[in-house]
Amino acid sequence: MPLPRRSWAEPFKIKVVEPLRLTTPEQRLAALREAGYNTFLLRSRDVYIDLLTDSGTSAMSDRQWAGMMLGDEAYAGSENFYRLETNVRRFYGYQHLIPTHQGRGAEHIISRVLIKPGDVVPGNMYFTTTRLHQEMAGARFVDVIIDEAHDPASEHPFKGDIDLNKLERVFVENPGRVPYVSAAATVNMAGGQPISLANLKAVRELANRYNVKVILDATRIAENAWFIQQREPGYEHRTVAQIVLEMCSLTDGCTMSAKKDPLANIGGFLAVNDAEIAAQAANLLVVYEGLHTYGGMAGRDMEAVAIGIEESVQDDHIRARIGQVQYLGDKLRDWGIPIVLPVGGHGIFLDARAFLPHVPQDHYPAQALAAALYLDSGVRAMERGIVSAGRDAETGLERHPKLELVRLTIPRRVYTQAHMDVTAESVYAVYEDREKIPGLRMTFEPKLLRFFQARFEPR
Ligand code: PM9
Repeated sequence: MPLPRRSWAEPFKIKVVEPLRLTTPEQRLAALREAGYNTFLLRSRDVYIDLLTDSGTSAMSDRQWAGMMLGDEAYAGSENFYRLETNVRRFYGYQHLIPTHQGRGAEHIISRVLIKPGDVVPGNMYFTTTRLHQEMAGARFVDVIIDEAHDPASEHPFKGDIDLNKLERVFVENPGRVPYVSAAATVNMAGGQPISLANLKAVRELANRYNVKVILDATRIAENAWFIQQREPGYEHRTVAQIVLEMCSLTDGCTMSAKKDPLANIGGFLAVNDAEIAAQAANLLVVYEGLHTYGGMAGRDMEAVAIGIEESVQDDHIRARIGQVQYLGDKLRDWGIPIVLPVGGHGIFLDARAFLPHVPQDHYPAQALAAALYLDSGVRAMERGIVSAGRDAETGLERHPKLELVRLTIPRRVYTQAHMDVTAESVYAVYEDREKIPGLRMTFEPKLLRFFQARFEPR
C-alpha cells in the first residue's frame, strides 16, 4: 500500500541544546500577576515554549557562530562591514548599505531623511514601530492594503497586496506630499501575509507616474518570496533568491530587521540606491546609531548577519521554516480553532474576536487570550490587536483595528514538531474553556508603543 504522504524534515541537525524550565500552574499565575498580564513583562525563565516573537530568537548556524570569531571590532572600516555590504548588494541588489542596531533604527533614519511635516505615507497595513517613526517625523500613515487583509477568514493568496485605487487616491488627494509608499513583505499585522510580484510591479508603475518612491520593509522578504514561488503563476521554477532580488529591484530601498529573515540575534540596516539619500542617512547615522561602518552593531554581529542573509534565501531553509508554521496551522484549523487564513509565514494568528466573542474589544480580548494560554501551559504568545494599535496620533482616542489577534510566532530553527504539538494541544484546551476567560482592564498605559509595557488586571 503506498504511504499517504512523504514528510519533509528540517535541513539541519541539532548540535547544542538549551534546557527549558517547566512551571506549575501556581507559579505561572504568580508570574502573570507580577507581569501585569502582559506577556512582554514575563521573565523568560518562567516561559516554557516562547512564541512571543521570531525577532532575534533564531538559532544561528555553526557557520554564523564561527563567523562571530571573525569579528573585526575596529571602530572604523571593519572588515565585517564590507562583507555585509557585499552580501546586501548580492542578495538584495541595493547599492548603499547603512547599518543600524536593528530594524527600527533604519525606520528612524529613513523617516527623518524622506519625510517632511505634513506628509502622507501610504502602506500595506501599519506596523507598530514603522508607523511610529513615520508619525514622529511628521507624517500621517494611510492604510492602503486590500480589504481582504482585514478579514481573518478570507483565503486570498496575497492578502499583503496594495489596493491600487486606494493608493492612487492618496497620490491624487495629496499632491507633492507623498514621499514614498511603505510596502511590507510579508505583512506582519495581517498575519504574515505576502504581497504578490504582480502587485508590487503595479505599485512601482503607479508610483513612477506620481514621482513617488517605494521603500520596502524587507524584514521577512524571503518568506514572502517563498509564497510567490508557491502561489504566483510564472514563478514556480524561480528560486527564492531570484524572487527576492526581483522584488528589491522594484523598490528604491529597504529597511531590514536582521533579527528576522537574516537569522541573527541582533542587527539591521537601511539600504538604498540613491547616493544622495545614502549620504544624508549616513550623516544622521553618526548622530543616532554609530559610525557609518557599524551603525550600532559589533563587527561580529555584522558577520553573523552577512552569513545569515545567504542562509535565509536557501529554498530548503524556507521550505522547512514555513512548513513548520503550516504544520501548527493545519492542526489548529482541523480542530476548528479560529485562526487567520491562509496560514502566514512567521506564525499562527488566533482570531481573538471569534475565540472570545463574549469579551468586547475594549476589554482587550487578544491580551486576555495570550494571558490564558500562558496560564494553561507556559506557552508565550503576543497580542496583536487593540493594545498594539495604540491611540490615534491626532485625536488621542484608542484605535479599534478590525483584526484582534494573538500571534504564536515561530522562531527559526529553534523548536521541534513536538513543541508544535504541545502548543496546539494547549490552544485546544484553552478553546474548550474559553467561556471562563475574562476580559482585562488596563492599569498602566505608557505613551509610546504601549503594548510593550502596559499592565492589566482581570475584570
Ligand atoms: N517586529 C515582531 O515581534 C519585534 C517586536 S514587536 C515591535 O514582529 C517589521 C515588519 C517587524 C519589525 C519588528 C520591525 C522592527 C520592522 N518591521 O524589532 O526594530 O516585524 O528589529 O524591527 C517584531 P526591530
